[in-house]
Amino acid sequence: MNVQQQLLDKIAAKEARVAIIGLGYVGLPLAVAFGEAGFSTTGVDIDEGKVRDLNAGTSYIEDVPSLHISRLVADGRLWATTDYASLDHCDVVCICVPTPLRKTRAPDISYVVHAAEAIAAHLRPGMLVVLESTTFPGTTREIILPRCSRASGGLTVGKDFFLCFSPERVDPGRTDFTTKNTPKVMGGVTKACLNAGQALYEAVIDRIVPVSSPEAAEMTKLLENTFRAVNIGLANEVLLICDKLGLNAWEVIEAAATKPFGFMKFLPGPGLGGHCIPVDPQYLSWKMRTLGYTARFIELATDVNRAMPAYWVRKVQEALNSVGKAVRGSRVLVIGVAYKRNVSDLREAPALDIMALLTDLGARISYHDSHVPAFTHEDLSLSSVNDLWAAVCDADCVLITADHSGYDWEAIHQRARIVVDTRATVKPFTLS
Ligand code: SAJ
Repeated sequence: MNVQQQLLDKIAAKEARVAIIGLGYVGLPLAVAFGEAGFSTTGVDIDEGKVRDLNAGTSYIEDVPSLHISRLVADGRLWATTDYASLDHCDVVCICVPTPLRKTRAPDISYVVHAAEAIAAHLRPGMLVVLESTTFPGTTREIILPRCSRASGGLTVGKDFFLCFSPERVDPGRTDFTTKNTPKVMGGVTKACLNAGQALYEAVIDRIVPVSSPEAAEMTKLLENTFRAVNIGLANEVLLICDKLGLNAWEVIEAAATKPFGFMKFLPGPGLGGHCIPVDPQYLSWKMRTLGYTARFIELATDVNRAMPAYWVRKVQEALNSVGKAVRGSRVLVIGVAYKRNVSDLREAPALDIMALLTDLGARISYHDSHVPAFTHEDLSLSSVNDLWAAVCDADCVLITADHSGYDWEAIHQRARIVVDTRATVKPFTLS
């Protein structure tokens, strides 16, 4: 029996041992999904804290309840390690490591390269490797494949081992769509690769969407997130346009959203946060530049979105000036520093840029965020104020940058001297 059939039989019998490299907001839910589907699952991460927490049945990702982990750990279906040698006992390896940007805003695929080299050192006939990390088209075939082929003493992809790309589609903070019920795109280096990848993921995910190549799957993911970045950029430009026209952008967008077809609502905000939407389109525009093409929509949206923190700082300045106050020396309370509603993640959070700009102008900054008890970012090291209402009443200006659930936004608008609201938490345009 050939190795592909042996792997398919192991998958069908749920005897295939799965390794997930990278136990973050993508890898941890995926590891739990494979464990809950009945597969023996090993999490591999360089962070000893994550490994310790997982083996203790403690979740560090808001969307993954500890109970889901502790049950699997107790059953022996899930455990974690920092040791790549554990791959010697695995049939499948899913790579879920970060793909950030360098300071130069060029892609940093060093985590992917490190994972590929670690896997290659343990690659054996019959193994399936799936890259999930968002990256530029060509990464699977040009970065992962050569390292696997070279280090394995000449194993042939599609015959001796199998290689796919399948992008993650986790939306942090969302509970209606999960790893299991969100359709999963998958592209294999060969048809046999796709068959193996599809057979595995069909055991844990309701719907697999096969495409013709790993490049098609890589590009699909970048299109999804570029679509969001560009449309958020348009929503932010609508805000700038409405500002010039003396109109309320949220009123106009909500009214346009009543169109039952041909329109999709995006809203203005403080800027583009998170480690996906601000980052992933840069992977595509960078790849295009290496091919001598300028992805103009991405570059323009990036310019508009990255200028939003400065726009909102001007709004705070104008609001204070309207009551005869300068920014310098004024008390500004920022409510919601996380990058979006109901998450605790501060990566690329626009509130951080806004607070740094206001600090440079001499404002006395404090913040309240029910999801972020304290943080240190560059020169800023702050803790969330204990008494929200005292801080609201004491502030010369309240600036809302994340509209978390659980806040009484109406009351905040009523009690604050001034409110600059980047999320339109209170609908001033409703005609009573
Ligand atoms: N934002 C706006 N206006 C909008 C929508 C979002 O200003 O109309 C801002 C948010 O406040 C946030 C940023 O854009 O700062 C990104 O928000 P997001 O929800 O689009 O991005 P993520 O990174 O939290 O989650 C996304 C997923 N989001 C949704 O599908 C709604 C999805 O695009 C990806 O599956 C996921 O990132 C990923 O990991 O790629």
